[in-house]
Amino acid sequence: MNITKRSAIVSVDGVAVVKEALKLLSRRIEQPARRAFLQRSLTLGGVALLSGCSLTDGDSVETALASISRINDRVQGALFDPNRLAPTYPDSMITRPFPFNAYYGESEIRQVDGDTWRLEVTGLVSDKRSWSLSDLHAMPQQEQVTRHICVEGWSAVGKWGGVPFSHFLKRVGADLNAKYVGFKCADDYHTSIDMATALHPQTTLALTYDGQVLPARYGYPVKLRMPTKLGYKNPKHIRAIYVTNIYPGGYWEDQGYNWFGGS
Ligand SMILES: Nc1nc2c(c(=O)[nH]1)N[C@H]1C(S)=C(S)[C@@H](COP(=O)(O)O)O[C@H]1N2
Ligand SMILES: [Mo]
Repeated sequence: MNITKRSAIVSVDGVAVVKEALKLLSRRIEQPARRAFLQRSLTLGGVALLSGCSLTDGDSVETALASISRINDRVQGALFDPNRLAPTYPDSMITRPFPFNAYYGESEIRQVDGDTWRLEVTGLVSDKRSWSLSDLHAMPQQEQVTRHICVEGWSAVGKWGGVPFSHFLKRVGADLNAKYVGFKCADDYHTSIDMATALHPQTTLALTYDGQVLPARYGYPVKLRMPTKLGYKNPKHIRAIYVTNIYPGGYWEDQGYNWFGGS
């Protein structure tokens, strides 16, 4: 089979699969069989559509990628199980030293003054007061050893502790039916997550790393740690949190990384 012919076939398959997936999504995914079908076919169909388009013109590749990514977000959102826990590990499996990563090098790690730092909370919340580090330390705490997976091709096991984020959101009177929680960071990084993941029991407003005050390199004073999401969804050096129904995007998401970013 020559390339042109093959690309035409996979494109048609891809479009059909995407249409079927959208139909299923709009009917709500309830039965396990449907969920399994969707998960299987969209993965294959997405790849097929991608390879089909990449053999045609550059412009439509961008469009196809973006639309597949949006469908991918909806599928991941629909399949996300709010009660399913990510694996946890014994302390002996912690990766030492734990890797550093940011959109800049280690020499540019932000130094935030924890004494004057305040966590700003805005948007769809009833209590818009700002929070100090000691306010956050006075809230309930949880600690977990989980795996951080970065799209750049590495993963590492680490131990983060802090406030269960669902507790924090309830405490500030967040609209728990809102779609998004957005984060602005001291290094101008930004990202946003779906409310279901924000409320997941393992999602933690992390104040510690491996039992110590969160080091600057890992996001002092506060990082959102989610073992159900890829590394780039876990904002470090958070300075502001907002609850919204307007899609906020993110630093890497706006450059083409998938927004849901489940791991
Ligand atoms: N504020 C901020 N948060 C960030 C980033 C960043 O550049 N700035 N990089 C993200 C990426 S891509 C990864 S893999 C992790 C790295 O976290 P680590 O340094 O604790 O390994 O932070 C994420 N959160
Ligand atoms: Mo990453």
